[in-house]
Amino acid sequence: MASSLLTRQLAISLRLAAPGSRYVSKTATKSVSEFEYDAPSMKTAVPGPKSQELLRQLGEIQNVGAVHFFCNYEESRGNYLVDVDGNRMLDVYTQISSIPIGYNHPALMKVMTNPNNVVIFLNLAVLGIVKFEDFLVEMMVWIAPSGMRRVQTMACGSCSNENAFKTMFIWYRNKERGYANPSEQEVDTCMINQSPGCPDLSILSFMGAFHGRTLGCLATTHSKAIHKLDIPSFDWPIAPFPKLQYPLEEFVRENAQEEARCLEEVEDLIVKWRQKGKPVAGIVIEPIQAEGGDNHASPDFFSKLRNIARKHGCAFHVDEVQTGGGTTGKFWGHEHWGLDDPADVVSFSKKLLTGGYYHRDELKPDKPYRIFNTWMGDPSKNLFLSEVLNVIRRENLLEVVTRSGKALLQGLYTLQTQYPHILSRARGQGTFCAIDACNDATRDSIMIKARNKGLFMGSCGEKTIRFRPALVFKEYHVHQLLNILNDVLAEHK
Ligand code: PSZ
Repeated sequence: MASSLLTRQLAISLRLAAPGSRYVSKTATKSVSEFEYDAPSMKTAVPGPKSQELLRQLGEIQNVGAVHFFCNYEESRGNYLVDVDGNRMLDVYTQISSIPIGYNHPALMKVMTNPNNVVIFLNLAVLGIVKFEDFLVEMMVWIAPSGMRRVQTMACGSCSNENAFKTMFIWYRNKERGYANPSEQEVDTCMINQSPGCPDLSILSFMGAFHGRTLGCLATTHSKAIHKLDIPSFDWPIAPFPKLQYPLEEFVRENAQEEARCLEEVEDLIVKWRQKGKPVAGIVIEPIQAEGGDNHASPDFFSKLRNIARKHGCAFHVDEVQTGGGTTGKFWGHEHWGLDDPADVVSFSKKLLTGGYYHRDELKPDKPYRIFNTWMGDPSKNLFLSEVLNVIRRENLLEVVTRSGKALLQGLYTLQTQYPHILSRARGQGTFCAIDACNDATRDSIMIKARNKGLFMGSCGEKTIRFRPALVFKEYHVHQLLNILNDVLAEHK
């Protein structure tokens, strides 16, 4: 039974990839608004009977507790995700925010079916040793964060952060030993996981943060216990992240005090950990804490934090895995801070399709093979990314996001005014928006009811609904979203 399921999944992906298929010839020259559907269309509750049967089959070989439904990617278009029961949903979760320009975008389909690109898909290269062409030049010129000229690609967000942390540690130790060669003792002790070769350095992170689930990253992730339970970790400092009160304009003084309190705590922790013999080599932070509940802080907070990092000689790592790629209306979330010198390291993944991190020249590892693994990314993802960047420019998608984001946030404000007993704390930047329900059960029930009406949303934190649409999410999609949400809330008992 399980094998029939796997065959079916494979069949779907093969049909998608077939060059010159019915789908490609029909749509390859159209823009996303021309080729996608008009509206959601529902045939069953979700998961429908076909999804339920597939879930049962898959359940025999995998834990399916987190699987919502099965997708029909062949029929999905733009902002609409179609499931195996033929339900077409407006998708504002987009595979946890990782579909940059909608499903089956014609421009990416062209890249996929261009015979000249076949070798890139066929020959997954060891990018640390042999290179394909320089898609990286594109990445450097247009999207490099301010002050950063160097980039390293990696396979996923956790892998990017993990290597960014290592880069910061290497930089910190080189500074400490005055860029001299390591001692014999350091070389010997590193082989048995002992100091000084494996020094007691730390990374400071924030309560509520999510930076990934690999062992190093997990020590800086503090969003949910389920991520961390039973896994050994590092004793690294954790600062409070500001808990802002909404609406912001009514709590200016309180919020400024709250941010000052958190910054004070950061400095205290840096000093304490130095005294403990575990100096802070780097500070890592998300421009908006995403998994932790869409928690925002002001540009002033980030600017002061950046200064604290500099003052204490810590690298400043901005994790843009979820905020990067245009979703906030600027390419990087940190651009909203308005700083010339915003960070030392900026990591990315999700909407950029490849993972990786940018860093300042000073953080360049001193020898080859210090930051290395088999693939170090995937050339086909770089190829897709360069086309995604073309589409973002050609279709002015940062402006689209800004316009749609304003309409979305405005709509959420209206809904929370209409339903104050259910909704509060509407917030967002670009289309990276969120709203809180009164409790987690209500949040979950709203999400299921909305899904059955054709709106697929995400959750985060304890009781938050989050919106992570693709960059091709237009104002009429916003209206569809708000209408469905309004219907659900009107029916809510
Ligand atoms: O449950 C999970 O593992 C999830 S749900 C959402 C994510 C992970 N996001 C990934 C993520 C992120 O949002 C930030 C800010 N930093 C790092 C990561 C890790 O990226 P991946 O999942 O690609 O390893």
